[in-house]
Amino acid sequence: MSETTETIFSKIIRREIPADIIYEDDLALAFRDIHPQAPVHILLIPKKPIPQLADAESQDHALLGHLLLTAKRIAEDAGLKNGYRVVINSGDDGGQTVYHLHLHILGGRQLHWPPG
Ligand code: DGP
Repeated sequence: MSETTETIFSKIIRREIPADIIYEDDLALAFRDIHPQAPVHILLIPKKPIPQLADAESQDHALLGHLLLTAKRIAEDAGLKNGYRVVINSGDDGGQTVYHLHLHILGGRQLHWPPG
């Protein structure tokens, strides 16, 4: 794993800066994105500070599965009956800006493809 660095998301986990938190369990936290790209734009993060998907290891197998199933549950709870998109940006070319692994859950409008 690349060197773990403190990010703004670590501060959100510790409640040191405010966020609109909508879900929490032992392993994960979800909150609304500060710059929403759709009517519903939620970020779901592991509490373990994995910097990016490229740093995930085989020992993270269950955690990654938990995140996907939790994303499904959050989308259901957000009322996204007509569909939604789950996105992970990894690394510079992936457009990642915060180096704490996160899933974007986007919905509430027709999303386009390719994303650009
Ligand atoms: P990415 O580009 O995949 O690394 O996405 C990072 C997202 O994090 C971006 O959509 C904006 C969001 N974000 C950055 N800082 C904050 C913050 O302080 N609070 C919240 N709620 N979202 C943030």
